[in-house]
Amino acid sequence: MPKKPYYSARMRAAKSGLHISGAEGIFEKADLLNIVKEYTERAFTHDKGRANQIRISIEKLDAKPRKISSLPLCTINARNPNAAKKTAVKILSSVGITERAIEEAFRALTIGITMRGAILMDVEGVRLEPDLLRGVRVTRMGITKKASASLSRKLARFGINNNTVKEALILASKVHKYRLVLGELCISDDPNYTTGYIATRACGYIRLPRIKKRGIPFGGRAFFIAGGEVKELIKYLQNTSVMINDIKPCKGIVTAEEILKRKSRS
Ligand code: WAQ
Ligand code: MG
Repeated sequence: MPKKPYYSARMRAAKSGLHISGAEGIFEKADLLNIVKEYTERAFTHDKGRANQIRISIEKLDAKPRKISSLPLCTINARNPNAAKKTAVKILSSVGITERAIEEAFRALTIGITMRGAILMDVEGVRLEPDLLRGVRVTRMGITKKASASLSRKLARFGINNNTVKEALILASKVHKYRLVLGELCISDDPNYTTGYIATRACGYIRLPRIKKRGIPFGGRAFFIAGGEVKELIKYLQNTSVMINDIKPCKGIVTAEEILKRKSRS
């Protein structure tokens, strides 16, 4: 039986010219109408305000998406943004990212500039993305229905089965398949969403509750890069279609020490 074609769908929403939300995924044709509805509703009900410009684009994918597994997921609790940051430094510096770079990423993500895409940074903290205002937007990533159901079941055990967590895990799983990406820091730009995450290939996707104070309407993403050809990386992030078809373990709360011990054994 020939495989059904896949479509990439993207949404961008703005209010008075300012980016307020975006979304992307890979879907079968039969699901596209629902996705357009869901994306539209999302843009109209966003905590950052009601959009007055929504762009949705749909594109049939020529090539078969590459199948990958998700990153394993866990949570490291922290009392406040400062403690969450300390955890981020501990984990990210364990893969060779300098404290200076991590500090620079936190600064850029909390300074109050909203970028549509992610910052690319080398391990010393030097910015590598060609458009410093826009950043690099990761697109063309999705999850098979079977894997999505399996992920939902696993996340539901911890009461975190929602689109925000699922979409962030899908994005990070695509990003960290790329060898030259060493780590990631993410802080939501949603004023009411105070959980962020860090990710590395070996440690997985680590949720960090209370990484920011409630009410702050900016955040962002930074990918730390080991060097190499940035153009190739950007091509992968934007154009290579990737589908998650296998879900790695999802855990509850762990400590940074457990993560680092496990990492050194593997
Ligand atoms: N590609 C690159 N950067 C992006 C993308 C993308 N597709 N989507 C968002 N960003 C950047 C952009 O600068 C946003 O301002 C910033 O990330 C935050 O995006 O497990 O909701 O969509 O509970 O607000 C983390 C979930 C949620 C943690 C992150 O991000 C958890 C979130 P948001
Ligand atoms: Mg957001």
